[in-house]
Amino acid sequence: MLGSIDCRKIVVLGNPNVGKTSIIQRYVHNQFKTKYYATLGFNIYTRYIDIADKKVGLSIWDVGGQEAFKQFAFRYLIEADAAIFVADVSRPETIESLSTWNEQLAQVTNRKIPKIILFNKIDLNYDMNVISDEVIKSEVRKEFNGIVFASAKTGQNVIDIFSMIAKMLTTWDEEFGVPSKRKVLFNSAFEEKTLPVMFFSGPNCDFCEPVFNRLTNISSEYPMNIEVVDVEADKNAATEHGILSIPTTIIGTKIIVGESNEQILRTIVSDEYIQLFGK
Ligand SMILES: Nc1nc2c(ncn2[C@@H]2O[C@H](COP(=O)(O)OP(=O)(O)OP(=O)(O)O)[C@@H](O)[C@H]2O)c(=O)[nH]1
Ligand SMILES: [Mg+2]
Repeated sequence: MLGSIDCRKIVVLGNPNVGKTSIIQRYVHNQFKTKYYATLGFNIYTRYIDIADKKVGLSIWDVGGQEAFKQFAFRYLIEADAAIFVADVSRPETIESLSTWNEQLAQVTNRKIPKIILFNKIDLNYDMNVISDEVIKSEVRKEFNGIVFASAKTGQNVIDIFSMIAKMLTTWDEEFGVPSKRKVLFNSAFEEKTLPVMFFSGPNCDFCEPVFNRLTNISSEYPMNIEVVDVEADKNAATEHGILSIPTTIIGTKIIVGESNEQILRTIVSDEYIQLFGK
């Protein structure tokens, strides 16, 4: 079934190792990995959700917490519709830095958006009194619309948090206006599918942003997991994949080096869907 739906961009921010990727992996794939793999750059996941009988597309942006990747990713965070700021209950000091993440996000967003603080790892030991002191002390609490506690490991509250944000977004427009609504085509045949895509980018690259924007447009129609790699910050990734110039886009089994228009990208994505999923 083909139809037009709203697609919303949710950015997930916070220090390294707090569990941003784990929360998203639990939500999108219902899986959990014990080993820590730092996110090098950022990843985008497409998911669809039903809110009050209406389908909404969620484009979830998982940003690497390390400083080197932070600067790189923030250029791409414009037009975020909502933000989840993640802290780790077993390391209360991770709450402090949320103000900095919030300030940096404010520099690239041009309107009021819903913001949630997510305390992750509640399956571990922690002291709620210490956490509450930190929250009360922090100026940042005034800017947030909710605080939630969850565990990517056990899955506790993870689905509810994304549903809550999607619901918040549907009422947000009426209250604050200026929605940057993005209508996209939705094909129910692809609802549960994900195409793996790698996008190699860097700070000094004229064609990177336009190609990336075309790719994200297509990702709301054909769900993808786009891994965006900053080749400056992560030189090994480029070598490992034999990347010689940027932008380079790997869509499923196809490699596209340099600039490409939306038509070429869409055709290749569609071909790879047929190859992978037979639709
Ligand atoms: N016990 C427990 N461990 C968790 C939980 N969530 C994540 N972890 C662990 O914490 C570590 C870091 O998780 P990630 O999701 O990779 O952290 P991240 O915030 O994405 O880190 P960066 O990508 O570097 O910014 C991993 O070893 C996870 O297994 C949780 O809910 N409980
Ligand atoms: Mg990560």
